[in-house]
Amino acid sequence: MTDISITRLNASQNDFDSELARLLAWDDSVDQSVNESVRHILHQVKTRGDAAVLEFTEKFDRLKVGSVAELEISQERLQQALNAIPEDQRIALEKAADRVRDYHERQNQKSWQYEDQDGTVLGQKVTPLDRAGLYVPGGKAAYPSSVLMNAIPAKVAGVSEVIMVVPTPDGVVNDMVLAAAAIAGVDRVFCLGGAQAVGALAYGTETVPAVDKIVGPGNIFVATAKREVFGTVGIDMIAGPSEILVICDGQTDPDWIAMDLFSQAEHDEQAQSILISPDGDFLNAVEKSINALLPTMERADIIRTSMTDRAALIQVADLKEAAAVSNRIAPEHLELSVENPNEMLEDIRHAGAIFMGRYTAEALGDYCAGPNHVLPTSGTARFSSPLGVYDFQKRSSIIGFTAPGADRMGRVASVLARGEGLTAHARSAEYRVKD
Ligand code: HSO
Ligand code: ZN
Repeated sequence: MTDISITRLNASQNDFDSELARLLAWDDSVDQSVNESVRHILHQVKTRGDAAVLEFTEKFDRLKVGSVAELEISQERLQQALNAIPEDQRIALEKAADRVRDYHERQNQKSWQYEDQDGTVLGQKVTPLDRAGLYVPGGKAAYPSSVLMNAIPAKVAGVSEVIMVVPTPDGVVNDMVLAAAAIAGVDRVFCLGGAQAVGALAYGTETVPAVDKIVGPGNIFVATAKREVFGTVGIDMIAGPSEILVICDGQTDPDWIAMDLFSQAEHDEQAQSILISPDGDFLNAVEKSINALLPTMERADIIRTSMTDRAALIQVADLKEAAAVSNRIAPEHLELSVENPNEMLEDIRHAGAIFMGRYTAEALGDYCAGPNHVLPTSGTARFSSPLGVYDFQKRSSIIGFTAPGADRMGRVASVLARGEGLTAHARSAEYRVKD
């Protein structure tokens, strides 16, 4: 096996800015034909409901049934799956679910109100969404851990009905995914996938109820469909390829760091793994570990491609500079593999999740630490946050004036309304003003 040649950068090199930009760029263009076929599928599902869903499921998943109701998986079948998986898997899923639930319960926001000097009541009422749809990819990308990470925050938020869709090409169902759905308390599951599943959730059909928000990862058809139905329903985010950025002071075992980089590289060919260190010898040592360990990996081909195309080893002057470069990248996952991660934390501004210290492998966060593994990718950590309970709740403002309050504020509103030329607004406020 030939060694991987990994991009090497030094933050002091003249063209570092442009090299960094080149490293971070990835091809997210969507083929015109994908757009067209997604629009066609959505339109058909919107106008013809179940009949269209059945046709597309037969065409794309080679699954022929007489009605969409036959594609629903019963709660009994979910429990069966839970009993069918190996005991260690069931226990691990339950343990992970408990920790994820416990963490997310702390995100729950309460409604609040206060009264100002006039006795005016002002506040914010927090209400869960009525229904959330959870897309779970089929085949190799069907991650039971993602079922937990998407469904548990929804249930903690108080969503009454979580409806999961999962493609089952040729009718093949993944028991661990169903077991995770049972543990997470998913209310209904349909064996549906692709743009037709997104359309069914967004518009509703005779059998599939329309939801208020669709979350969960999917292939290009699913992502395009989610973009297209946004506005009719809410969506979580359009996730890019997985990323990890490790900052290391050079004192961690190079094999550990190499494997941490692999852990995201193995997700897909476009995943990105970056290591930043002030220690050039350490970068060399990690490169050696990478090449020694690669042949031992089951997904060596994916890792090789993703690391050849998108990985980098970046040398910096010190840890301050490492933090500055990391902030420019705004990674999905950031490992601070350093002696004093707390000290570094102050300098970190943009990252989806921050893993503190040498023992905190990112993989623990993917499965069972407790925080969500659905995180902002492709630099969007600059302005967005991990999936959480807040994504399944919305807020209503509460406003309640007394007669004296309406008198005082009515005058203010009247002036502003007349300034905007809106007389009905002005007079509506003035009716409540004492003369
Ligand atoms: N690292 C992925 C999540 C995941 N990892 C699922 C393993 N299973 C999200 O960035
Ligand atoms: Zn992962």
